[in-house]
Amino acid sequence: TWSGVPQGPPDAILGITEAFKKDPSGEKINLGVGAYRDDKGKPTAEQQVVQQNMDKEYAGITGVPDFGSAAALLAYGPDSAPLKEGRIAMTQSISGTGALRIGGAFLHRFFPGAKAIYIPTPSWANHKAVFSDSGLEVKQYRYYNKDTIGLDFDGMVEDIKKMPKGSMILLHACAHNPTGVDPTEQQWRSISDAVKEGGHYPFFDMAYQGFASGDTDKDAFALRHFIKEGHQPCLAQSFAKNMGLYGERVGAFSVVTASPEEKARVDSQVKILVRPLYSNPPVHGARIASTILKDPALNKQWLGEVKGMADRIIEMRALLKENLEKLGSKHSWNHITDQIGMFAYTGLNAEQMTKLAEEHSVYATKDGRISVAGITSQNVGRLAEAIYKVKG
Ligand code: PLP
Ligand code: TYF
Repeated sequence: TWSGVPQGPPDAILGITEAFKKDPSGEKINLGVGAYRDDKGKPTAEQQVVQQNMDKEYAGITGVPDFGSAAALLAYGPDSAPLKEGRIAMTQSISGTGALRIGGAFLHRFFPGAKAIYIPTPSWANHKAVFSDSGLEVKQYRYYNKDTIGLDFDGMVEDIKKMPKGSMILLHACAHNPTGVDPTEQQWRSISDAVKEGGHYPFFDMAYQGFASGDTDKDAFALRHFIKEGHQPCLAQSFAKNMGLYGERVGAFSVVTASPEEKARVDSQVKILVRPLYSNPPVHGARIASTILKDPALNKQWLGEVKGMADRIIEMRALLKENLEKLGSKHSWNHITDQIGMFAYTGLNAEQMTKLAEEHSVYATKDGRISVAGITSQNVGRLAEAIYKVKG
């Protein structure tokens, strides 16, 4: 029956972990997948959830209500007009990926106009598959400038202006994956203007709120600025990274609408999309997340831990750059500290990345991306040496 099924390629990111595991070296370093494990607040919240001895009944189609309202407040902020006016349609999702996928399905079914979505070049490797499997046509806009290892701001704005009127555009809200290159607040203002001018529809992917600056409000700047400017975006949120809830699959998809009446119609259609996909989402992780968001003491502790994670990442970036400079590298490594969030785009090419793995047991993706979360004060010296030997 399945003789016609071709062998598919493995996931380029998750495959790195497999190669890492096979390496017998005692000094090996895994900088592949973006994962940060040093979390302390979560077990307390989880204990609270377990002690409450809640039932395991089904949630509603849109998930745990307390979670949805808390997630919306975190993203949109207490001063958000659409939140205060009750015009944000919200559903719990199977983490960020599920949020993007529900979004893709909703846009495919209801977006008025051409079903094409523009994603940045490069983008998270899964974006293209998520949106094309949702039935959307996926196109790209310029984002990264490989000469400066920074943002191609002019190219980006030019491409936004060239898109057909009323196009859909995916924006990484903060801590762009894989490049770690984010627009400045001033640049976001211009991007918002260009999107508005084109009558385009913004879809924000916020998988790392808090991870960039360490401040969840600051990291929501782009989303909140767009809304102040009158955009009505949709949003995919993930709690995998900022709460260390990777395997619990906690996320949310929301749509800013024009009125409570429009919100009700959108809600009804999101439910109709979710029902035949998975009926309703799992409850445990969402209860943990909502406990963390709603309990004032736990919330404070969590915000402190998020800041700690972001600060540690910023510190590791500085250490890596410093070590490379000490070794006498003739290249500039300013981009390592200019970039932000979980990932650094080193500027190393595929050949150099292969050498890093084969000769130095340093594993990361072939595009030159390294997960800064995997760098420690213990391994940063060896990592810098390896990069120096490969690149000079
Ligand atoms: N969007 C971006 C940009 C990501 O990097 C990720 C990866 O973690 C996700 C979405 C979705 O992740 P998850 O489904 O684990 O929440
Ligand atoms: O880019 C990363 O490393 C994270 C984690 O199929 C991830 O976004 C990677 C690949 C994948 C799912 C999650």
